[in-house]
Amino acid sequence: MSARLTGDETALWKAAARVLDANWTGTSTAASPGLYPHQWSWDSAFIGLGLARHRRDRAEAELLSLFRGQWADGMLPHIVFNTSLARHAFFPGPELWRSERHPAAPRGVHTSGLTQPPLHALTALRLHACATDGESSRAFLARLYPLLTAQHHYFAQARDLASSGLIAICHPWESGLDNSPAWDRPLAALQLPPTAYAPAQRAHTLPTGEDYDRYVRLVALMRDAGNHPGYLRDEHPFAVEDPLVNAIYLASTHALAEIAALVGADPAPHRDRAQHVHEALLDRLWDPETGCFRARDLRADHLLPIITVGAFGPLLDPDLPAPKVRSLVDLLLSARFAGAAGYPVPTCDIQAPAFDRGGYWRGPTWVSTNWLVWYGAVGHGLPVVADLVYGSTMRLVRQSGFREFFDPFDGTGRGSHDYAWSAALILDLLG
Ligand code: 2M8
Repeated sequence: MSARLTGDETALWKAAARVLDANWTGTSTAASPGLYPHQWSWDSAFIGLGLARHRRDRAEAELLSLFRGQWADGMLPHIVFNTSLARHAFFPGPELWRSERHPAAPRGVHTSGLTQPPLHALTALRLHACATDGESSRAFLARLYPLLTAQHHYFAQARDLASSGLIAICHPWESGLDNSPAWDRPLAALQLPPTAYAPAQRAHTLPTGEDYDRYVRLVALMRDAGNHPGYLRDEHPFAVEDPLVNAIYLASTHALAEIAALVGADPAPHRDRAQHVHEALLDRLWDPETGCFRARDLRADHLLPIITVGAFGPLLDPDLPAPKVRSLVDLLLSARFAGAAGYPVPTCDIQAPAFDRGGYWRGPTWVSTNWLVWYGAVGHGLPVVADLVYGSTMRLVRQSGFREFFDPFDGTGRGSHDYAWSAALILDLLG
C-alpha cells in the first residue's frame, strides 16, 4: 500500500484487499464466490493487477494456475474449472465443454473451449513494473514468456480468420462483454436448432431465453468441430472482429515485445505483429461517419451498427493518431456516454434503442471497462478523461461496494457482491 493514501483511501484499499483474500482458493482467485467459483481468463489478468499491489506471490500463482489450462496449440481457455467443487457449481460446467476429449487440451484439468481477451502479457509486464525484487521478477517473466508467446501465436494462427491482422471472436463470451448489443445482429442471423440445455439450468439470471440458447449452441458447434481453425475460418456462423478485444491484443503484443527484451529473447516479431494489428484496426474498424471504432461482422462483412464501450478500446493503442484520439474523447464526453451518465462509462451508447441501464453488458458501468479506458487515457496523456473515469470508479465502489456492475445513472450496485476484479482494479488504481 502506498504511503501517500488518505485515511479514506486506506480504508478502501483494505476493503478491496479483504475481498481478494476471501476469494483466494489457495491457488487462484474465484471471480465471485457464489456466482463464478472457477477461474476466468481475463478476470485473472485483472485480478493479477490488483494482487501485484497486495500479494505478489499470489499474483504469480494466479497466472501460473490459469496457464495450467493452456492447450497444446497455445489456446488459453476462458474458464479453468476448480475440480474440488461440486460438478454443478456452475452452468455450463465441464460437462458441456468435454475438454478431456480434445487431444490438445491439458490432462488432469477441465477447461472451457473458448478463449477471452488476451490481457495477460500486459498484466505480466505491469507485475514486473511493481516488483521490488528485480531478479526474481525477471525469472518469473522468463518462465511466463513462452506461455504468453504460445497464447499470442494461437491468436495469429487460428483466429486471424480474415487474414487481416485482426483476431476474431467466435462466440459472444469470447469478447468478455457477453450480451453486449453489438452481438444482437450476428446472433439473430444464426439458424440454429433448439438445444438440449434449458436456460433454467443456470443460476445467473442475465441473459436468459433465446440468446442463452444460442450461446450454448455455438459452444456445441465449436466443440463438435474440434475447434478446428479451418472450421472456424470457413464455416462457423459467428465471427466478429471487435475493437476492444483487438486493442487488448495489441497492447499485450507491445507488452510481449518488452518482456522479450527483458528476458533476452527477440522482440522484433512481436513489434512487427503490433504494427500489423495497429494498421488493421484503423483500416477495418474505424468508422469515419460516427468517428469511432465499431465491430466488424465477418459473416455479413460489414461494421455492426451499435456503438458500445468497445469503441474506446483502441485508446490502448499507443500509436493511435491524434485526430482519432480527439474524436473518441468527444464521443466519450458527449451525451451518448459520460455526458449523460452520473457514473460513467456506460457499456452502451445511452441513445441507442438497445441501451438498458440494468442489463448486464447492455448499459451498466463496469470497473474492468473503466480501468481499460482509464489506462488508455493515461497512456495518451488525457487527464480530463483519466480523472473523470478514475473519480467515477471510486465513487461507485465507495457508494455501492465491490459489485459486479453498476447503474450508470445513480450508481446502484448490481449483480454479484465481492466481485474480484472490481476489488483488484481499485488496488491498481490506488497504486
Ligand atoms: C461473465 O461471463 C460468463 C461467461 O464466460 C458468464 O456469464 O457465465 C462475463 O462478465 C465475463 O466477462 C467474465 O469474465 C465472467 C466471469 O466474471 O462472467
